[in-house]
Amino acid sequence: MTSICVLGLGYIGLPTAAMFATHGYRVHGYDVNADIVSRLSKGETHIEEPGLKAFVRDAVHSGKLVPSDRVVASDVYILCVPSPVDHATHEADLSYVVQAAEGIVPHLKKGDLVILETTVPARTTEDVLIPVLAKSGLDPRRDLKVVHCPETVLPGNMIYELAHNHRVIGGVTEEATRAARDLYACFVKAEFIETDATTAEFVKLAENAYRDVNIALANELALVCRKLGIDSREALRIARKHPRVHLHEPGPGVGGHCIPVDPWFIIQQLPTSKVLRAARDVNDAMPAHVVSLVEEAVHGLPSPTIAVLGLAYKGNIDDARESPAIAVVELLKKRWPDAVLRLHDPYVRKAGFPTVDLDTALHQADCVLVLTDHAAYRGLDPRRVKDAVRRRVVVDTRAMLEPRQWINSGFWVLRV
Ligand code: SAJ
Repeated sequence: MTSICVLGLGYIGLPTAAMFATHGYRVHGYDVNADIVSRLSKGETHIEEPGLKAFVRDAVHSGKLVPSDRVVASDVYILCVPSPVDHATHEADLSYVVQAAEGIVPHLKKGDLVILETTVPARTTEDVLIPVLAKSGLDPRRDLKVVHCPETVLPGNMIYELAHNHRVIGGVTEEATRAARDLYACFVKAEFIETDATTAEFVKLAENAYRDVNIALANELALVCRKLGIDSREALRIARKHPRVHLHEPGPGVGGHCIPVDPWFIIQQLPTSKVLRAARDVNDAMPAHVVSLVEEAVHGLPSPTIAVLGLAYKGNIDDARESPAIAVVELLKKRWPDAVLRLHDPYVRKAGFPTVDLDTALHQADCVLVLTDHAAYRGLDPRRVKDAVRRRVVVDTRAMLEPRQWINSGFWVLRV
């Protein structure tokens, strides 16, 4: 039976490993973090993602997914390690990719398939991965099958999208492309698009850059709407009726480990970039705009009590990486060193700040600030909130709350 070793059991590696394990493969899941390996071995997951817990538990209990604290010799290696951007240079940090590749070198044998799923700058497979694999003494083009196969799943809907999104397969050789396609065909129900590794790398970056630029446009238009005294959400909703207009939604900024990171991988290859840099600047400036809305909302109070609802970078997940909510909290602390910030998030446990339950957060607040579109906040009842807070003011950066209801309950509602 073909065996697979998945390197990196994070947001992408873990569901991918479980998917192969539930489709007939014997999968070794390797992670450098011993705590993750030990929890997974007991069938527990370290990631909040709808449906993932039971999915992983079943795969581990069936014996097909075996978490491991070392790389296990296999026929297929799938690299799902992080590729963060260096905050100082804005260049990709490929050290995890290199380490993972070096980890498989001693195990490689003729005919093995090596798949890089990590999002990387274009040419990384050719210029970084291949030279590391060559240290095995094998010729990566002739003796191995090396492929870049970017993941495109949306956090919050990963298990569905893993099976139903089209899959781009970029092989270093045609034989490698075919082998990867045959492998993913066990669970991918959508179209396969075959191309070369560099094109596959670039396509993934282009997708996320498109989203960043589009959100930046929505954010900038929202700032103009505010000056004009009109509702940006309504204006953009009407504009979207046009058959060729696909505007995204404005908000408190762009977070996560992909959209604020990947455009930099293109910029590093085109330092003169104007559009991508401008989008990064516009989106990165949104947390400061949110603080200016809070400033208006608390109206001269020297040490306001603010109920901050949401720390995750988007709704219904536990991920606060690069979250605009965290940027807002840090700016609020700077602006009002004596403010009382009561932070609530139904999912996030590791954000570097203590959180409280929702009732405690709302108690005697001078301002309710909604930063994440968790479904739980949509159902907030203004009649309940108005009895808990000191001042009836809400800054809704996600346009989650039905403004009429809140205005009818005596709230002043401010939105991005
Ligand atoms: N956001 C807005 N307005 C919008 C949409 C999103 O402000 O209209 C914000 C979100 O609140 C969040 C950020 O942008 O803070 C990013 O969220 P997202 O849902 O756009 O994207 P991710 O980072 O969760 O997932 C993206 C997806 N890429 C695209 O949709 C092109 C996903 O398909 C990729 O697999 C993922 O990046 C990845 O791993 O690269």
